[in-house]
Amino acid sequence: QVEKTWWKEAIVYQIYPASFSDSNGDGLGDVRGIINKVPYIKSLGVNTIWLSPIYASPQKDMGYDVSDYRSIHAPYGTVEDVQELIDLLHANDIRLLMDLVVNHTSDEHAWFKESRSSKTNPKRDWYIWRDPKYDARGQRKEPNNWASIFGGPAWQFDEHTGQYYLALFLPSQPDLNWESEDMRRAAHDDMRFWLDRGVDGFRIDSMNLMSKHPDLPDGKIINEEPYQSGAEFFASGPRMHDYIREMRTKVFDKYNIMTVGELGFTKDENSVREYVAKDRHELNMLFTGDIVDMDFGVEAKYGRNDFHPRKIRHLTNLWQEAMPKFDGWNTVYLDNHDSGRSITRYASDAPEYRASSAKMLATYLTTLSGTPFLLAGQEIGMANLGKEYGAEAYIDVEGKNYYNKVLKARGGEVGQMGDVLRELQLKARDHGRLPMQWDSSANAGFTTASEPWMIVNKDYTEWNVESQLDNPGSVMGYWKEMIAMRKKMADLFVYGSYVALSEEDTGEMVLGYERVSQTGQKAVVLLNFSDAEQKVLKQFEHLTLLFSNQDESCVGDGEVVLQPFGAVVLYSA
Ligand code: ISL
Repeated sequence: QVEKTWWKEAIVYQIYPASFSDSNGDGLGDVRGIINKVPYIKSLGVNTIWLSPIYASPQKDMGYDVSDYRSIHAPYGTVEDVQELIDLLHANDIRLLMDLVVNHTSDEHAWFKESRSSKTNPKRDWYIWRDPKYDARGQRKEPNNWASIFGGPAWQFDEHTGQYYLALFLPSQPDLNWESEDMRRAAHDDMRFWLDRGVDGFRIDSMNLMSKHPDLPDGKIINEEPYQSGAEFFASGPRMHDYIREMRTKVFDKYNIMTVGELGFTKDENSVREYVAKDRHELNMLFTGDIVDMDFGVEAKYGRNDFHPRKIRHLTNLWQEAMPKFDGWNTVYLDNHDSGRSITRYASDAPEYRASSAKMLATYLTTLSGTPFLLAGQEIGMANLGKEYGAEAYIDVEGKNYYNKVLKARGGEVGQMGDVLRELQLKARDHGRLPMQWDSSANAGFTTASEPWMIVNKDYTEWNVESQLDNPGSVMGYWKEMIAMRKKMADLFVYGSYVALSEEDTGEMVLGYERVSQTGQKAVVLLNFSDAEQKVLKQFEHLTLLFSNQDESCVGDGEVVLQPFGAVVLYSA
């Protein structure tokens, strides 16, 4: 029997603050913009918001580089505005999760400025400083061979004190040293600052990178590159669980909050168990990330690796079946701000399939065990930037760094970059950060400025909130119904057990599973991940049609025929 709690019943709507709604016409979204849209958010039926970082930041990584955890990036608003948002959300029974980015800070954070000022500064050990190494020719070298996740070395030399600091992401995002108790205490205080203001939990960024192997050994050499991942020495390191437990006992347990950790690199069942098994008292849930990586290349994200429904069957079964073994809890998601939109990558945004695809994926997200997360815009079927956009449309640092690296290796021949552009068109982080498409007016009603901070996808004239608002047959109408159904039938869809259907039951291109409640209600979910009609091999007698994105006529006599990207939910009481 699964224990009931509010965070299991949460349906989370992720807002990327720069791109949601601009209230003051400067081309950038802001807190007031979110406040203005609370009635809209409420109308969807979602009951929780995850807000990507809004803290003071030089924005080298869109706010994931925080320079002060207790103040707000001025163009977004003020702490008072955020308090108003929290109170308004609570008055509407909506909870707010903030992004907690404490693996690293910005190099403009006061802590880092002090730390870098001298070797004897009391905050020197709040970051990870090491002496240089020297090669046989006496050339200065990094303390080890680790690569930055965004490209280049993970170490940055600081002339002032003659040492290197570790920065696993951008050079301007130095990693904090969680071994320092003073540093941990300061971070805990900053967490309390927000929890005391009523924040209902955190999505913990790069959660499992906070504990590095104390010896910082060289990473295993896996290719010809000058720098190697090294993740085996910084992901889920030796003290990681101590840090989480300390956060829990010293901070989180004093509040009724929800925690979701972003888990990178160590995604095996046992690692996952250690973070979310109920008896471990660590986190409520995790993003294992593998579901957004299904088409990532083997070595690099932008390497070619096509999606196949078999992959989503494998990962869905893996985590749906694993969690109950240790009383853990899943997240269910397909999109976030770090990649392309799932509709383009795992289904289809071609005009004839777009609405069906969006609804089929919505069916997936709302009928599994776990807490669903949707990225703003998903509820109207927002898709990636179209193929007509060239490399210059992509402004995010991750994709740009990769593009420029390959371009350099190919001698600057732009004409030879077609394969890389194809990968950007699928997976670049820009797609998940496109301005929200509110209506068909200029710049999709996102801003009144003539120049929004980033490109607005030109499909907005057709795909926008306004055109779907009063249309029950629209993608948004479907989302609203699915969300309402999940809430109404929580015993089945939230708390029911999961039973996989095999490829032999469904056919290769169809994902199928059953949900079964304590009282014996049953739902069968069948999702066609292809653009061809699929006849489901297994027969389903004594079940009636509960929900579908397609014409009812395709279900009869226990036989189900799915239209392209069709979704069918069958039911028996
Ligand atoms: O973005 C990724 C793949 O495209 C991931 O490798 C990502 O860098 C990793 O999951 C960590 O992401 C988080 O921390 C980063 C930030 O840039 C991301 O936006 C955030 O989600 C550094 O804070």
